[in-house]
Amino acid sequence: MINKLQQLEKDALAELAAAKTEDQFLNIKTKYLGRKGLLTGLLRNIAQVSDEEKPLFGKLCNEVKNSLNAKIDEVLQQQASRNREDILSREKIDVTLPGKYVPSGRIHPVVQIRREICSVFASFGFSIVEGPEIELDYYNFEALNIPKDHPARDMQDTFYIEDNIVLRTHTSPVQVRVMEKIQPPLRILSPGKVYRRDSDVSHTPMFHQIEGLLVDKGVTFADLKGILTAFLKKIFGDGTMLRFRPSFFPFTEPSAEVDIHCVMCGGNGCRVCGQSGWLEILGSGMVDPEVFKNVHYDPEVYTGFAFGLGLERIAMLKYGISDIRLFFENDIRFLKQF
Ligand code: 2NL
Repeated sequence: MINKLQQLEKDALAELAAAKTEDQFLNIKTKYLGRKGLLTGLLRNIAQVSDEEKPLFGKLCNEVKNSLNAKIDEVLQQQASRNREDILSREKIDVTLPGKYVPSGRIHPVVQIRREICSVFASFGFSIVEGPEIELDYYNFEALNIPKDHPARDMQDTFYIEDNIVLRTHTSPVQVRVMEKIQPPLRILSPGKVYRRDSDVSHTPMFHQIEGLLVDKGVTFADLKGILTAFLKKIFGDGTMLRFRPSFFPFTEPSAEVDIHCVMCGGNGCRVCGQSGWLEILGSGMVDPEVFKNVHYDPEVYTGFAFGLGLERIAMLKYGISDIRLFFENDIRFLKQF
């Protein structure tokens, strides 16, 4: 019986040495050490062993069982780590390979300019306000002291939806609505889309405007000059030269247009500035007392200034773009450049 046991151990070790896969190892374990395995079979026949040899035989059986068990566990372990290395070498990633190209969008140049201007005025304490693009005639014209026979109300310029309803031609009506609701002091900025019946290289039926309004006791033309100068120097650079020219708007008195030294030629005269050396950037003025009366502000107590500018126009000057329609064609080759 002891010989049989020794032979069994030899056979098992030989089979293990020849085995390659995890399945084969497990089968060997079952074949020799399982509940119906060969070693268990030998133990079951312990009756055939003489009484003197029984303790030794039992001891040897246990030793064979333990050493076989340990050996099988060891080869299983080795097999598992070989598998892991196999997987690691097969699945290794070359981190030096170039990455996949992920196309990214850009912020539209008009939106870039809008954000820049809004953040400058926010830093001056202005609140950003928005309002309807479809407006009552009253808010778009009447409240702003634009009389019925004014050329700006002409069918040529304004999109009418109904007799008294228009697509707003500027964002001033937003500010009128704020003044109706809120008492001064007031510092607001209203960006948005506006609409005019006009179409050529420098006009589109829809474009973007920003208007600003500041109302308080004791506001003067000096405040208008100070704020607008600080604003334009932040946008166009500290060294920018400015000039204020007298102008006219129905809703401001006095009114002024503000020019900057041409960004293209530095004031020497070129195609962009029409040889004048100056570019018209915005319109402004002291709010007309008639407008204050319409929103029930007392013009004897309050004064204020307002201004307006077209975003496409600023973007065209800043980037030297000669056709406004490029902003709305969404040609990727154009938009990519900003
Ligand atoms: C321009 C000129 C301007 C205003 C807009 C305004 C608004 C209120 C009262 C008085 Cl509620 N004025 N806005 C004033 C002066 C000029 O815009 O050239 N825009 C493109």
